[in-house]
Amino acid sequence: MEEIKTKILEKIFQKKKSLENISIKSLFEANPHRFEDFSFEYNKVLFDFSKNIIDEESLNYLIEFAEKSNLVENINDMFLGKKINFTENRAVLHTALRNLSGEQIFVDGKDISKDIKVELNKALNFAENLRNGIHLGCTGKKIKNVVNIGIGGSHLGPDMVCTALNKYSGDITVHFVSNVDPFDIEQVLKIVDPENTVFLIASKTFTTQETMANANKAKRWFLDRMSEPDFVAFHFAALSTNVRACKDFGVSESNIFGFWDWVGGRYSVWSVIGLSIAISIGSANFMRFLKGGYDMDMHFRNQPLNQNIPVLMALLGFWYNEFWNAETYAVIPYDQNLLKFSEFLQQLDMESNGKRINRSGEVVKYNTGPILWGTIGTNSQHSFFQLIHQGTRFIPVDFLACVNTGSEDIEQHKILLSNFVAQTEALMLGKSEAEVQEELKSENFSNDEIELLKPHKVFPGNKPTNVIIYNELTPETLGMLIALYEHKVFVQGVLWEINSFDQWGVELGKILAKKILSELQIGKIDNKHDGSTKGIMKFLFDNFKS
Ligand code: G6Q
Repeated sequence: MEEIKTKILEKIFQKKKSLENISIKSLFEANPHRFEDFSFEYNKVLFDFSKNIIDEESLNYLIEFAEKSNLVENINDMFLGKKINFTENRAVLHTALRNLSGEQIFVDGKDISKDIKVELNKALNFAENLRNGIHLGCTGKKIKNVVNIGIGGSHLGPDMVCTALNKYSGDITVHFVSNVDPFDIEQVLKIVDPENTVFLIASKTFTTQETMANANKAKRWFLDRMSEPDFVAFHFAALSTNVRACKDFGVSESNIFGFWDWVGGRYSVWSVIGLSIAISIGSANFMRFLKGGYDMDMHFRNQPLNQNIPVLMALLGFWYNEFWNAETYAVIPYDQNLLKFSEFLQQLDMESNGKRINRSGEVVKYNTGPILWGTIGTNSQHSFFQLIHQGTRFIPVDFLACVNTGSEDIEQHKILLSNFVAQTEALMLGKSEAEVQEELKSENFSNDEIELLKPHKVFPGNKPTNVIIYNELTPETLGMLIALYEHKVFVQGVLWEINSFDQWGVELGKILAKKILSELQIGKIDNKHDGSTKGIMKFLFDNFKS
């Protein structure tokens, strides 16, 4: 790392030391405008960073570090299509998929904006034709079910978005199959009718073992019931960069929707991989979703670093990860519609920044991507919040909440929101020994009982939280939220000097199982395996039902 950056890190480290014994509560007491100083409203969304262990000086140092990491240049390189995914020699242009400005974007000297438009329009037409009953099943029935078969980046985004925007869905039910566990697809095949079902095979490579196993199973199931192979053309579509393999599978050319190697799997929800979303919520709403992502791109590209929401979130995460030993962070939406949001972010963040080698090919000497976890509130309060409040780990939390859900039961929704507000406050304030003492006394506990209970009832507090509140979970809002986290992850990758856009660990997984599978198929264990692996395989053989 360059000397100048090391010097800034040293300044940040000293600053961290001076903040160790200062509570967030006292920072509020010292500055009556702290909320105004550390919060932003953007497109009617409130981003409140004020409940963090941070002051102006520490934030300025962090921004200085981002500047010296050439963050602005890195942002421009990404948007302009420079091959920043250098280990795969690829540009990173998911932002081009939602670029509604009409701006030309070049990859290898070719303007890609026209191709994007062509594939997008083809996919949206297909979606509308299904929704309007123009594209019918092979026996003339209106399509009622769509099954998206894909895994990882070809599954998590579409599944999360369809769940989140369910209130916009039409009368086609979208099902998702991802796991190679046959139980997953069998559950879906049990409830759909081949005459009114369309399968979307979503796979960038069209070679992924799990997806191809499920796609072939779906095809067999379909042909067993519909007999004529030509009928596959009515009921199967493919979303892929590998057109040849889609054709070999039997998908007709008109049902193949393409994208490009510069769209990473976990960033592909904006591409034709999002076709299931367009079928569910309609093409106009899909465009609104793209617009939300585009708006956040504009903010990210144009705002100065100290007013740039993804940059600030990234810097706070960097601060806790590097200087406060936070190994994990939790994302807790107080919004049932965001049930799958944390799971989606888990891949986005951990696959992107779960790296140990820097851009110069050296092993890094610091922590990179944190462990991201979480689920919706209030459910999380009744499971793992105990550990956040009183455990030994330091866990920053992002809280998300929706003001107007569309539910008519506003009073019950207020119960949800009051829990959300109360948790962020309690995590910051905690409960002191004196308060516990007072409380127990007022409940008539004896002195001995008070002494016994007191330490267990103290909450240290001072747990940092970010708060994001949106008025309504519209397609635009969701698009904006996803793009926000994408850019946060990008910024952190720049600060850590890693490539956030490859995933060799995933590639390894794709290869490893193949050898074991061939041994399981022929019933012969390679003696070169270690004792445990051989023992496990023998146990499987001995217990397989023939
Ligand atoms: C995402 C990863 C990975 C990928 C899946 C599916 O960034 O590369 O999750 O999306 O392995 O790959 P295919 O789309 O090629 O089937």
